[in-house]
Amino acid sequence: MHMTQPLHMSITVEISSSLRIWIIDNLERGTSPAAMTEMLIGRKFEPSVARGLIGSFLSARAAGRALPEASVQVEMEPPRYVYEAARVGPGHLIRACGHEIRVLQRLQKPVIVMLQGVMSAAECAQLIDMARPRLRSSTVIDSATGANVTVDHRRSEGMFFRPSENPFIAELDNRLAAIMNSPTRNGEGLQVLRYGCGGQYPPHFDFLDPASPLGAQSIARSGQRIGTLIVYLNDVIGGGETVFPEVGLSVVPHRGNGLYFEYANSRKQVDPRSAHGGAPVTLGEKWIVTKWMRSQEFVPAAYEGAEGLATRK
Ligand code: PD2
Ligand code: ZN
Repeated sequence: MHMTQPLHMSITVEISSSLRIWIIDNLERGTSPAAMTEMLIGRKFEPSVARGLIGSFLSARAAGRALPEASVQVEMEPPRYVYEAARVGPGHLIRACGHEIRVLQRLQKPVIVMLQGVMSAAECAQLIDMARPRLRSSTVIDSATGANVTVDHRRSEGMFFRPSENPFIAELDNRLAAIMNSPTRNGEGLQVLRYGCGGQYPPHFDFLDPASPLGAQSIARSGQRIGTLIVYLNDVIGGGETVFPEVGLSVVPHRGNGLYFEYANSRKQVDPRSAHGGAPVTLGEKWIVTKWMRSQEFVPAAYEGAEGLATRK
């Protein structure tokens, strides 16, 4: 999904004469705005209404304007994303289908886990060999028209495997789902991407946009995307890091290593801090395989599994 700022909504808050007197009285007695806000929250005011209400009196007073009378416009903050326990297991090792995968680093907000030894060098080479003849110029869905359009066709190419389409792919589907602590049937088909020199993936979200028709239809069939596991299939000579601009994190690709991150919780919220992108490859090429996990069994539509669901800004 393309990057959007969280929606801010402004509402009108009625001010009773007793509330007005209480605010003015406390301001004159030198009560701190933070304490007044807390008192209002204690009286069941929405936190952003309480902050906006007190703020409107403070800013009017500071500017020498008349204090608000009967009502005031207040900006409502969007509800904060609630972080839950990471779906990947705790500890230094993750055991998945007979493989021991080493945990290198973890971040909690957003949940990001760096993994070592998700795939062997031979498996990376085999996957590249299987994907190469099926690569097509990468496309994304234009949010304005709904059409598939080509992104920079010289610099990034991709293909999808059907879930469990052969024993090798089935083994990878099972292993990656086990690492993600989700049923294999909830996983989308593996996508292999190849970036040439200059190739990049602008920052975006992997979760689906419930406000777009295609996103809503896909969520209705298979649930929201809840997490991503990228495995780097080669050592990139220059650039090609996966970056998380909201947290200032940059992950260097190493063959066989995995990058897991999640962005949806049981409250159906999605995490705006999970924005991520692929930095330009400055030397050589970059190959990755991506597993996207759904909250329910993945039921593809005709276009899914063929083109993917990333949406261009
Ligand atoms: O190639 C990457 O590092 C990258 C960056 C952002 C991959 C994806 N997103 C993805 O596969 O979703
Ligand atoms: Zn992505």
